[in-house]
Amino acid sequence: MTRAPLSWTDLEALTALQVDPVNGPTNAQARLRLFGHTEAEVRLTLYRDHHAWCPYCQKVWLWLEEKQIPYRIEKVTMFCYGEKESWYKRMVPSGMLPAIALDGHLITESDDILMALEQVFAPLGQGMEDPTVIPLRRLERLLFRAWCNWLCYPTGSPQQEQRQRQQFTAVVGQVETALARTCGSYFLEEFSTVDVIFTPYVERMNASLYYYKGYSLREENPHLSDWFDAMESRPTYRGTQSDFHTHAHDLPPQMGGCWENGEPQMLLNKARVDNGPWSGLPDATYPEPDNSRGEALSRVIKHRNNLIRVNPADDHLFEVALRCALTLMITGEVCTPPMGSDSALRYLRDRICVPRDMSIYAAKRLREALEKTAALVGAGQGTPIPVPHRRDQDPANFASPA
Ligand SMILES: N[C@@H](CCC(=O)N[C@@H](CS)C(=O)NCC(=O)O)C(=O)O
Repeated sequence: MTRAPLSWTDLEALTALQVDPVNGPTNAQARLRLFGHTEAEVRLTLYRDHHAWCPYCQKVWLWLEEKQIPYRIEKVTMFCYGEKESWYKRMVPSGMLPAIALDGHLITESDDILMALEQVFAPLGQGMEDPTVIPLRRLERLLFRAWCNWLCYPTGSPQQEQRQRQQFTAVVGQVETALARTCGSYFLEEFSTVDVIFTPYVERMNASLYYYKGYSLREENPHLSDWFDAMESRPTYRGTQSDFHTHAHDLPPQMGGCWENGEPQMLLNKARVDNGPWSGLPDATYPEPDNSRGEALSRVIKHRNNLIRVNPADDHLFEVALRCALTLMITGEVCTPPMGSDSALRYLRDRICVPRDMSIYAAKRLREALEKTAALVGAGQGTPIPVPHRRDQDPANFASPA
């Protein structure tokens, strides 16, 4: 016997989540961040991607959140997700992100942005051009190139695959040495701009190498492991942090392809990131917040009409199935969804984007409920996630939450 799903009204009554996107913790949904200041004090607009995914935007975003500089956010579509907004192309003809307008002056290029921000608001720890920072910035770029060489080019033979892996792990060795030089877990004695600079790509390396190469950066390197833990102790980082599933599927169109090595560990990792269980993956290891299910529920409720409209399944079928999954997630009670709704539920399971839609643990809970509910009626998968582009996620289809 399974129960009938809760109605939307019942589900709404279960969301007591009170969040303040403007003055509360770092989040991907805010259009304005004040940190207790008044709107009149805002001197800055950050132009960044709708998906809260662009690594160079994350760098500037994290810096602003750490410094608690009041700012506005304007979201722009990335090329592989949809049509770039014409107002943005008039402002930045290349369409590249991020950009900031600071006291009316437009600045592009994330490093130039950070240097301009340092001039006005003072550095975050040591500055971008400090002699202790420059070699670490170079090391970050070296690591980035070694990662691209391994991940983004097909390897002709297992020997070549081994060589690329060794070249990458040799640079990781240099990063481990750099981290070992200080007593704490960060690159310098205190948290600084250097940690901000390493964050976006180290997070993407952790995800992509786990999924495409069976290599767990965070688990195999003790100093990086401590560094990740230290980063996750910061609410600023948690608010910008993405997960393995999102990165594994957002990287290929942006990077021009990611190449699987087909090794047994890689195949296991890929299956787990795609089909669960998601709990315990080394994309987040801090304790799960109490409100993760409530967060997932309130985010789905807010966008439910769009989610139902863009799902390839019949609206009524998916609407009922979605309530079954949400009922399971929030009450623990099993609701059997309509026959034939398995692929529709998995379509959504595969398209939860972190942190754009919700935070890591909320996404894990929602994916788990969608998968468990789908499995009650079948093994049907959703339309595959496209690889050359992500127009299935075109922000134009989600522009106005119902
Ligand atoms: N060197 C630039 C790189 C910025 C960059 O590559 N941005 C990408 C996104 S990660 C972009 O805007 N691409 C255009 C698009 O995808 O629409 C910086 O540091 O800001």
